[in-house]
Formats: sequence, C-alpha cells, structure tokens
Amino acid sequence: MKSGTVAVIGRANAGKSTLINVLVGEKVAITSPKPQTTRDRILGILTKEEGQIVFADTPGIYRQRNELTSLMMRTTENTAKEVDAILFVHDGHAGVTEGDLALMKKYEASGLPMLIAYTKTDIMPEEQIPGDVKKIFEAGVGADVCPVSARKGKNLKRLEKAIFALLPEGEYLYPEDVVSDKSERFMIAEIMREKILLKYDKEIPHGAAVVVNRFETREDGVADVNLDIVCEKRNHKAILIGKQGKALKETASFARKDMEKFLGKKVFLTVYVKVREDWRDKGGMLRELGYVDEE
Ligand SMILES: Nc1nc2c(ncn2[C@@H]2O[C@H](COP(=O)(O)OP(=O)(O)O)[C@@H](O)[C@H]2O)c(=O)[nH]1
Ligand SMILES: [Mg+2]
Repeated sequence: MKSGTVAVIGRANAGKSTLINVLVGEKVAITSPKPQTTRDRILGILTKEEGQIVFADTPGIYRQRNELTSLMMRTTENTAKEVDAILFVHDGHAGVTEGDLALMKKYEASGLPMLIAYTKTDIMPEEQIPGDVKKIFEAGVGADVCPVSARKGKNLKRLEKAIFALLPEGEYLYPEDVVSDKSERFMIAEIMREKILLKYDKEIPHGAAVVVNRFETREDGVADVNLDIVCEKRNHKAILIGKQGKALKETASFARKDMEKFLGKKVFLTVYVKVREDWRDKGGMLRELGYVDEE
C-alpha cells in the first residue's frame, strides 16, 4: 500500500483548493475567484484501496504585504518541507511565464518528488498544451506535467495515479472515513468567509475574519450558529452590512444554505459585524482570530 503527504503548492488562484476538493470528493477547502482565499494549511484526505493521499492545501505563494500574508507564506514554505511529495498546481490558461518556471525549479530543488498539475484546461485551447509542456521540459524542469480540469473532472484518474506513484509504501495515516483534519466549526467559519469573498470586492474580503461564538445542535436537531465577522475599518463594517442590512442578510442567507448542505441539517444563523482596527498587521490579533504558525 502507498501513503503519504503531498504539499499542494502554486500561485494564488491557480486552482489548488478546487483540485483537492474534487480529488477528495468533498468540500474540504473553500474556493473563490479572489486571491488569498485559503489562509490555513488544510489537510484533504483521499482514501483508496491502493493507499492514502493526504493533501496539504496551502495559502499559496504570495508577496508579503502584512503580517497575515507573511504568516500565510510561512505556512506554505513550512508545509513544503515536511511532506513526501509536492504537487505543483499551475493555471494552464494563464500561460507559462519565466516566473512560473523559476517557481517550479525552486520547489523541485527541494529534492522531493514533484508532479505538475496543469489545470483549467477547460477554458483554454487544447492545442496550447503540448507547447507549454515542452516549454517546461526545455527549461530543465524534470517533473511530469499532467493536464487536468478540476471543473470538468478531466484526467483526474491519471493525476491520482501519478501522485500515488510518487508516494512511499505505507499503511493508512488516517482512518478511512476521515476527509479533513479540520472541524465542522472551522468549516462553518470558512463557508461564511467564502460567501464574503464572493459577495464583496477589494479589501473587504481580504480584511475579513470569521469567529464562531456558538455552534450547538439543539434538541430539535437544528444547528444553532452564532458568529462574528471581524473587519478592519469602520467603513468596511458599513459596506458589509449594507443599506438596511440588506447586503449582510443576503450574504448570511447564502452562507446558511451552504452550511446546511455541509452539515446535513437545518441551521439557525446569527451574524454580527465587529471592527478590529488593522487586525491583519497585529500578531496578537492574528492569534486571537485563529491564525497561527504551522510548524
Ligand atoms: N474553469 C476552471 N476554473 C477553475 C478550475 N479550478 C479552479 N478554478 C477556479 O479558479 C478560481 C481559484 O480557485 P481556487 O481553488 O480557490 O484557487 P487556489 O487559490 O489555488 O486555491 C476559482 O474561481 C475556481 O472556481 C478549473 O479546472 N477550471
Ligand atoms: Mg486555495
């Protein structure tokens, strides 16, 4: 049997979390068209007869602008060190730049077995793929390139097989029925954050954190969820809430539906918006909001 941990690395928005979700077959990480969607290291576990792949989703590769993005980048770098293999996710439809090649080489130089998932092939001309694969090879990157589409479920079996081939022999690392290392409580906060990412623009989603104050299942089977959206400016709070609370009501209702799907039960959701001035630049505040160094 094969089993091991695979760090999923790549640029922001490359499609890392989406790919892990489809491979694992359940939503273990939120996704959005905006960068900085994933802030924590999240394990997504794929269990098969031939073994187990433990994907470590990472925040990706960032320029460091504040305490939060530095922490996210450290999480990515630390994760890449303590795994059995690296899955480098590349957004195929964005082309292959010198910068991409340099990143691939950098991670390959770690000496770990590496595979490149060239994703989003559903939104680009297929004729472009062989040229890009050649470009990567000719730049001296030794890793195999596996073109896939997470959205269309294309070539995923081949990708899975290629990942298993990189892993050492070993027994299951996690029980067969476990798909993530994160709790339902964590996912509830993340689902709220995902809807904020989808609903608001610019600095609003990047400056938002979600804290779950209460998550209990009542006697009637309804999950009672009470959470705070923490934002970093007073004017952000006004935008989050919207005129007569309309924006917040819509976002919360959108989140509630997804929480119900995720938990498989009715959800009674209450949401408050709070301001913590510039929390993204304050180490103590980051810890308070649950963002910690993954060592
Ligand atoms: N068309 C298409 N879009 C994708 C695919 N994979 C991811 N995306 C989209 O790309 C965006 C970023 O995805 P996400 O998984 O959050 O990227 P991450 O930052 O690398 O984790 C989202 O809007 C996804 O829906 C794919 O295979 N095809
Ligand atoms: Mg992600």
